[in-house]
Amino acid sequence: MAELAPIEKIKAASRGLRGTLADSVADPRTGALAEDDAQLLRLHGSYQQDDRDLREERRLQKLEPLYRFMVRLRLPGGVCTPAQWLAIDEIARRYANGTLRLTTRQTFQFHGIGKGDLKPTMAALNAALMDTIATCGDVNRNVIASSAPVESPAHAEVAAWARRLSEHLLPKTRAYHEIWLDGEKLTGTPEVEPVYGQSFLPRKFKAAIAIPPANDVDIFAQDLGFIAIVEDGRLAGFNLTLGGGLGATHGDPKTYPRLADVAGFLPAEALLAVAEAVVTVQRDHGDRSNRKHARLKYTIDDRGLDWFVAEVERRAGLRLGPARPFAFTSNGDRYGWQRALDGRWHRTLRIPAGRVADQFDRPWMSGLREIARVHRGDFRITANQNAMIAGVADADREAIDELIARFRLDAAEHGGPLRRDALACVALPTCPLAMAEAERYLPQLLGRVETLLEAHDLAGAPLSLRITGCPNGCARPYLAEIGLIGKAPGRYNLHLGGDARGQRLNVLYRENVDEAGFLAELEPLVAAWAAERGPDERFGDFLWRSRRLGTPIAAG
Ligand code: SRM
Ligand code: SF4
Repeated sequence: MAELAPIEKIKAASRGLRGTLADSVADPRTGALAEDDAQLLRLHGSYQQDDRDLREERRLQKLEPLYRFMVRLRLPGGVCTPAQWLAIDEIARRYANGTLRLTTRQTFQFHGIGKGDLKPTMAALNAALMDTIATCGDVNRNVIASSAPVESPAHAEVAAWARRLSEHLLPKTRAYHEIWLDGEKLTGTPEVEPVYGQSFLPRKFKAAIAIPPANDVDIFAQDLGFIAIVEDGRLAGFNLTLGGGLGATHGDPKTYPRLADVAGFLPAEALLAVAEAVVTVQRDHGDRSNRKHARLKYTIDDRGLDWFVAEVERRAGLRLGPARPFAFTSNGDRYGWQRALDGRWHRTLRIPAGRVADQFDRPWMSGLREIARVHRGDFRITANQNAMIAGVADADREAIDELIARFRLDAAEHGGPLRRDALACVALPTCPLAMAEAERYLPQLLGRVETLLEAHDLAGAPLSLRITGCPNGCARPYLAEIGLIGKAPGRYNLHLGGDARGQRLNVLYRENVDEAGFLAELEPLVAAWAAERGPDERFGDFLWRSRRLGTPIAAG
């Protein structure tokens, strides 16, 4: 048998994710954690990082790297209350770098927290009824769900299922409470983990629920997905999707982005049993020796979808029915006020790259804080890194609009579809895996592509562009019409040909090009799109139809 990956031994020996984490956190001699504890920390929802902008300077000064921690919240379906928003805002200003980062999995990240501030951060979150359990590491991560509030009776049900699924797949260990919240210390054997076992999963695991026609969660990028089937206005059940995942490694063809398969239909009440069965099949059969081959998508490709589904059915004690028809129309967010079935209003604010900060002409952190002080509904973070103000009564809309205008919170909405839909991962300076800029480069990049579009009278044409600093795919760039994937400082792989519904992978078009290089590649294609496109034909669709890309890989 192949040797286990080193992290497997760390997890198994950790006594329910405790390791020596408490001692490591308390050790005043270094800003870092002991190596094994830094790995375990992830399953508690935090990553040890260092500021890469300062790395070289500190090395020359013979100082240890400036260790700081990223902390990621668990927020099923992306929903939080105004009181929680205020608590999050306060934590960001008191313990982190004064900004908030809305992620592609509908939650908040703090960056720049010092080791000594980790415990106060967790305690403050706990006081606001939030936690960070299992948002990172080899477990089921934050469960995401279509963010639109009650647009049909199924929406409220789906939000409830997202919460239930998240709770159901939480680890049972009390280590989190013990280490961060001064809970009672374990004296005997660690808690039994009925779903995970003592070694948890071979790799990260991601679940989502989508409600057609919105595919705002990019369901085909998830290990496990449920597509809500609404018939006669009620939730009839879900189509199950399996084996999506986007991470890849440059130059290693054994790693690849993969769209999930639609495996069949299940009644709503079977959701937890089926989810648990999927997780345990992956737990028992996922690759624990090679982490680059450990995601569910590889288990399915190695053993076959039929085998996998039969094993899930056996464990869940049911047979899936034939998948029911569904149709997605978009994987982006909708802007402007929308009215929900309950008569209340919601409005999505465009937050480029999900960064909420007070910048000189965009005091968004302050603006959202002021909104949270008066808002009586809730907030929803979308899987496209935006913030939605939801559940607004008719009478309250004017006050919210006034605050939006006063703090220029609508400033990014006016930029046209390219600006409104673009996604960028965090990348530098915090992400240790970044090979190139993403979030910080996004404004310049959008300006360049806009100039190109304007030159061909395409300024208002919808176009999805996503950029990441490496091939791990955190902003789901493999699904965009234009995907830029970091290769080296200032250099990217250019991928082309995703669709607007999250159902088609793009393909590598040019490797390792700089800005001038990818703009030069795009120029003739955009010119041809302008000249030859059909009515409302999107760029990605045009590239395939005009045979500029080859054979598409599509889902659904
Ligand atoms: Fe991600 C690792 C940021 C969504 C695929 N991701 C990381 C780390 C933690 C880097 C690390 O391992 O040290 C990044 C932290 C950067 C920082 O400084 O904050 C990071 N990922 C993010 C976020 C914040 C991107 C964003 O700009 O919003 C997203 C946080 C989601 C959340 O709230 O949980 C984020 N990551 C994703 C997604 C999209 C999704 O989940 O829908 C993907 C692609 C889907 C998938 O998982 O296949 C994704 N992240 C990865 C991978 C590649 C996994 C693989 O199978 O190979 C890594 C690296 C790894 O796991 O080894 C990674
Ligand atoms: Fe970091 Fe790569 Fe993810 Fe971007 S895609 S946040 S660079 S791991």
